Amino acid sequence: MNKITRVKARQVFDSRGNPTIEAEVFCKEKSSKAICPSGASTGTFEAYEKRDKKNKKYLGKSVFGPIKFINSKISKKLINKNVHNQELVDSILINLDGTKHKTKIGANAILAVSMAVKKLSSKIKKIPLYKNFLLKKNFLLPYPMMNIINGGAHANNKLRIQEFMIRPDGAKNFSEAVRMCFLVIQSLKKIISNRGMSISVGDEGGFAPMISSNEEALKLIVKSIEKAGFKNGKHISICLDVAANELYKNKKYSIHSSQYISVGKTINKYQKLIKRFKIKSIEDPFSENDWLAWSKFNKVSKKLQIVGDDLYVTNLERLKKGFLYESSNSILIKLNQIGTVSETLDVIRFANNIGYNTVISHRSGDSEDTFIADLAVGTNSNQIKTGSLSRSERVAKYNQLIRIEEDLGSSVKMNRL
Ligand code: 2PG
Ligand code: MG
Repeated sequence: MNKITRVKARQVFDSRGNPTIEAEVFCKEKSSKAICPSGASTGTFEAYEKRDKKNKKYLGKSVFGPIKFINSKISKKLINKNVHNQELVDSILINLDGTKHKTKIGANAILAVSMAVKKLSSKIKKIPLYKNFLLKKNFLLPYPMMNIINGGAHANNKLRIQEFMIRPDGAKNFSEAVRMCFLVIQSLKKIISNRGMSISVGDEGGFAPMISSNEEALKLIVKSIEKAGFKNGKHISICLDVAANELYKNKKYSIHSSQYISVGKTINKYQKLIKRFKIKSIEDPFSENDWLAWSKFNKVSKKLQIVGDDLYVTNLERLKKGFLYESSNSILIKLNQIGTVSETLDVIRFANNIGYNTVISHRSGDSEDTFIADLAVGTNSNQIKTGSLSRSERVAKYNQLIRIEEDLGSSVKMNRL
């Protein structure tokens, strides 16, 4: 019953309409499926996403090559392996690839299989997925960081910062957290539409109005928080993902306007924004190789959550380097940046040990797969960012967390902040 009997993959589509891989793992008649997500503002050091570059029928984006590999070589290697031995399965996948960034098979193929194995293991154990990770008891719910205005590589407006998010710090339970975000989002929608701007949304479900100034976006959000009856910085906090890789050239940054300025000046401007808009968290404030800028910023920022995404790419070696440099106090976790469930759990364990916050994250190209909702609860991660309350691939994760909260019963609490 515990032995894998077959692995099968197929091409499906993600939320941007691009081809992606769904893997299905079987133990006799029982099976589980998982879909790999895909990023737009990717870090250079992420594991490799393999596509059929030469297949013009899908503009070079199809994934039939990696799928063939899963259906032949991977399936053969995993037959008879214990579905509950995730580390063994993942090490077989890693060794089968044999490259540093999983360029041979592709991290998209490897991850889809790795996640499907984890899901099937919990199905066979007859336990919910969230109970099949690191934590065995005392589960807590993560605070959602909802991306309510989209800019950068996720929208076609001129906003320089990629993600403007809200976090309902005052929420006592997860359903209440979602209700608070719902109220702010509805209020923002009204404000944007009353100003004659479009209420259409970007890749992650946040609004993507045709504005270009960070301040203007932040003012809209503060207003929407107040109109919804909350206090900014108390009940609801503003969080940003700058995705500064995209705004970096020759040691200078164009985060605050189209002009490129030094690290020192960029920090000054950040400090003004933080104070004025009571910002509580900033992800990727500097580029992935600018370790010293990160350390400098971390040193002068009191109480600010500084999250490394493209900096760490869910990679243990990079996280260790960041720890030495004191680059940040938090890490974003994306399974497909590293490529297996086991390696992701290693990174989370290390982050927990050094006292970093772990923020579980979706990708801008995502799917109906809700694996990350369970991952957040099962690894004691205190936050999750998975878009706005719009677009089903985003809402699916929040809905899954509502189910998990119900499953855990009324006494379950929110994680710490
Ligand atoms: C990010 C992510 C998710 P992408 O930068 O944090 O929001 O975007 O998946 O495009 O890398
Ligand atoms: Mg990011």
